Amino acid sequence: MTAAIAPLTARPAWQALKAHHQQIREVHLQQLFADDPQRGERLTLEAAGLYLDYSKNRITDETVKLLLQLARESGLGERIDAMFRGEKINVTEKRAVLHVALRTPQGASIVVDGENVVPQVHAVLAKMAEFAQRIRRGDWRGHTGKPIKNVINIGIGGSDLGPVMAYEALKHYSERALTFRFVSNIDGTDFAEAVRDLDPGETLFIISSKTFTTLETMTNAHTARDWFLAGLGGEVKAVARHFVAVSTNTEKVREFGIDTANMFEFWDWVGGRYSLDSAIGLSTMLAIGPDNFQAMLSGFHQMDEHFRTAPFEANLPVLLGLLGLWYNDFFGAQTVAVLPYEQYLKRFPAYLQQLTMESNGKQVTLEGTAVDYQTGPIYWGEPGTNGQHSFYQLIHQGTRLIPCDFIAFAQPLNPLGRHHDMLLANVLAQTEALAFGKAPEQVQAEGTPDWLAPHRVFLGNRPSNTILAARLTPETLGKLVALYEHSVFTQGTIWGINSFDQWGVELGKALAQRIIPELESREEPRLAHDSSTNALIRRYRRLKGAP
Ligand code: G6Q
Repeated sequence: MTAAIAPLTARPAWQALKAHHQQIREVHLQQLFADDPQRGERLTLEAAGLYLDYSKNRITDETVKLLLQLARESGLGERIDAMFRGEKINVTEKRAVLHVALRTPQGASIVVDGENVVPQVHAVLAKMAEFAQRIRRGDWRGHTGKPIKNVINIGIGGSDLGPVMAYEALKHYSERALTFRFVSNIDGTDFAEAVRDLDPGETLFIISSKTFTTLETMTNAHTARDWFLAGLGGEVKAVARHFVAVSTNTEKVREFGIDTANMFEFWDWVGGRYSLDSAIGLSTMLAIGPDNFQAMLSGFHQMDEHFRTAPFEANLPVLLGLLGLWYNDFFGAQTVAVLPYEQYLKRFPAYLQQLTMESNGKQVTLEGTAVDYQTGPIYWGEPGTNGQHSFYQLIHQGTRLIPCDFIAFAQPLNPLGRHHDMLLANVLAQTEALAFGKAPEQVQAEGTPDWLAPHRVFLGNRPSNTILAARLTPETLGKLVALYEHSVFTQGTIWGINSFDQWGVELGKALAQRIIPELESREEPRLAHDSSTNALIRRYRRLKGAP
């Protein structure tokens, strides 16, 4: 399929963008806005209820035209179709990439290895919903007859970040009688702090692991089991009422001692970082209920359909992906700041970090040749307005170009006096200040002494997107996540990389397995690492008082 596609830097649109960048790189947003009084209304796009204002980007109509041409020359359309058809586009793991099937309505058909997966998806959703209702209504009793009050999700990476983010994002819609905690780190503190005030008889553990072999998760799961059994007098049969699993690995779930009737399944065609809307979202469903979970899936699906069918020039994820690529590959921007002006989205930047950086942090193409251009940028961010009193200084007056995505909602979930208007005034003011800055003449006209004036100048011309929606709801969250998923896909396609594997996490894991016995050994181990690692191991052993 990709046979006819030229290497990225040899594509005509890439060449044209390079030349175009030379012309436009010094042009100021002030100029662009002065030249076109309609720019702020024209360079906007609305899809599935999300409004994107991309006018404060360092682009002209020509830039957009060339970026869209680049998407076409990169075979984006074919690649989107291939994903939705269930082709094994994750070539290094020989897997289909079908998170979109997780939110496909009943009755549709997506075939993987000769089987329609849509009915399987809905069977698991129905099982999750039934379980969620029993817990939420207090019908599911713990071993000692008490209803479940606490739910602890144990998982890491894709089996943690999505659930945590979604729980925090949708807390407003959650059942407040239930307490939710998330344990991921191998650091014992994570588990200890999560359970310190809980009664095991009222606690449900969800062991979320696609493989059910992940070191951190299995270690925490066994620790949870020990803690639970210690609290309930060692009654092993009590485990069945307090431990459920979300996994693709039935064998390992059984081996751990979880009744496979209480296992919620998903499939190898769901990547970890794309799994929050699979059974990995069980904790989310327990928190917000099946109807709200369904609304979230519907939001995802609306954005999927938009991505699949809208022409590129009116396609929100395509445009967002292309704008990111413009700064990454032509302006040399190294990072993107994601700045939600919504307290409930406080974990959204962390979630996006995995989605974007694990997906597109790749150094070779699908064919295995080294890339000669930059791939995935660094994503980071914090909710506004807190960031304004911290790192925004560097975005406004530092020496680096940092494109920003601002995310805001018109209606507050917790209306309190003037708070929301003040919050929104801030997000708008930030995008304005970044784009237009404050000229030396203006600073001087305010009577600033000459010696101080340079410090108070804002050069401006700092680009941003503003994403505005009516209200943060489960449905809106689904749309927002799908928007970024498909924007990552758009970029990965143009870069010609595999956005769906993560071999880069393997080496450190393997080396840790080798070092664990060296740290634990009662004898002084014979070390064969480099001199730095050897010395650190010896010092650690001394400091911890090893024998
Ligand atoms: C995500 C990655 C990774 C994965 C974790 C947990 O895309 O694959 O973050 O989710 O390593 O894996 P398990 O779910 O198998 O425990």
